Amino acid sequence: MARLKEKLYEKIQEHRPRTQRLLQEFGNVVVDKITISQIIGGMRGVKSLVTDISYLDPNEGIRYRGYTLPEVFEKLPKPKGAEMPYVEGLFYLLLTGDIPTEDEVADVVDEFNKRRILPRYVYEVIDSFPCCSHPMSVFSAAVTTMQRESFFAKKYSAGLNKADYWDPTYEDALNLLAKLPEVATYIYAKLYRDGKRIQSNPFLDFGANFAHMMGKPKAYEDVSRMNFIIHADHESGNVSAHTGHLVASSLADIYLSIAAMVNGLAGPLHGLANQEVLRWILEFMDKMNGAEPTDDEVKQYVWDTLHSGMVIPGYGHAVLRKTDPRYTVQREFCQKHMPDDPVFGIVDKLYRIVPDILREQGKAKNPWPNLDAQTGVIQWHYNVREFDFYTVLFSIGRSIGIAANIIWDRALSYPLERPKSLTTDLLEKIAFGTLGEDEIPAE
Ligand code: CMX
Repeated sequence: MARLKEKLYEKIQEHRPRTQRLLQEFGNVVVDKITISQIIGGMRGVKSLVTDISYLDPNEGIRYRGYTLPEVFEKLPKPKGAEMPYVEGLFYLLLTGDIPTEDEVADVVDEFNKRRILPRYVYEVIDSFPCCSHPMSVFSAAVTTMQRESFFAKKYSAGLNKADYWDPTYEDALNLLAKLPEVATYIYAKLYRDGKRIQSNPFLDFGANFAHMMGKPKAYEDVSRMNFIIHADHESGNVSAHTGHLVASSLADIYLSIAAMVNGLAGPLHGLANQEVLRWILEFMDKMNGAEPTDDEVKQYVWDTLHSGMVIPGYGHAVLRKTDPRYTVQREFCQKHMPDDPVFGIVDKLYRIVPDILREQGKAKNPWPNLDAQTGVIQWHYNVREFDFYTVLFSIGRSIGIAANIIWDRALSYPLERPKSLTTDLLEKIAFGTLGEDEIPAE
């Protein structure tokens, strides 16, 4: 058994009694109540999911396994000469809760490399997509296609003990994650580089190999590592994480669950916002005809966007109430590596100007930027200018966190997800206090 898998199994055995005890001894303890505005309003703030992989505090932002992002970047082992840590080390941390040693990371790098080769049919499926397909649709289809490789699906249909569900799920997760850089870069080559693909290099780590297959210089290796790490997880309630968990709760395998997660991420209010940000900024730059905008011109552009009934992409958040630390990590990277980039100049101005305008408008609960406000400008700077592709980058990172979540879902036997819905008629009766005894909704 690989060292990571052994460690994971120890952690699973330690953790199972905690979940069992909560269920058996404290199953009836009330955690939350729910209001009509939460039911109609997308279940905002309803505490009804559990994960130990990450936790999102509205003011502090995300912690992975208890570590803030700056701590994650400081503590995880880094490849020689790199500024950013190994993505494989992050996977180890998310799965086990422990910061890996150099040796433990090397094992995971090796595990991923052994599993990275794509079946031929994946290239053929990607090749068969009509032109102008969005890369997220192609990515999702490529992941779905690989479902035939699922160990979990095979073992389940042959008869699998519930206590062992996590094991083939772990194998599926590693097999899929190891292949995602190759899937994504082939889609990139196919859609934007006349199919001219660069073969993967088995001697490189996840981030470096991705940069290599994108045909990028060494500096892009750290961009990739940073990008995959900050996008990995944001607790369980966001659309992509929740979709992955929900679909997996039906015991659909990792391939089907991650493909569903990818589809959720492809919405403009979620992962697609990173491409929307850049589109919106470039439109502004076009309007300015190359001239640097004054603060007043930026203000006008922001107000014009709001007055035309659109949202300011990259700003606001359903949970966060402060600047997203994932934004800050990327902002600091920009300040260090590309301070004079003209697009970053606009991003920087927007950071000074947008929050006050959103406050003045008085609608958004959080006027501060989220991670999507900074992602695109970095890719743009490093000459990944096809901004439809940015959410694919988000998907690779997010898959790492969702895969870790799904393995633990299986290990702790979390059941099929099935909340109860009501009718408007019933909600009105509850609101007006006219609900008859015999109409109380069943659980
Ligand atoms: N620009 C303009 N209006 C905004 C806004 C923004 N950036 N953010 C929120 N609002 C508006 C909402 O549209 C809503 O308006 P209505 O009352 O007319 O419906 C009102 O403010 C209240 O919304 P909220 O409670 O503050 O925010 P939600 O939890 O409903 O939505 C989010 C959160 C992210 C969808 C929203 O802030 C938004 O649309 N932001 C822009 C898109 C974006 O950046 N998405 C990426 C989020 C990060 C990610 O998941 O990748």
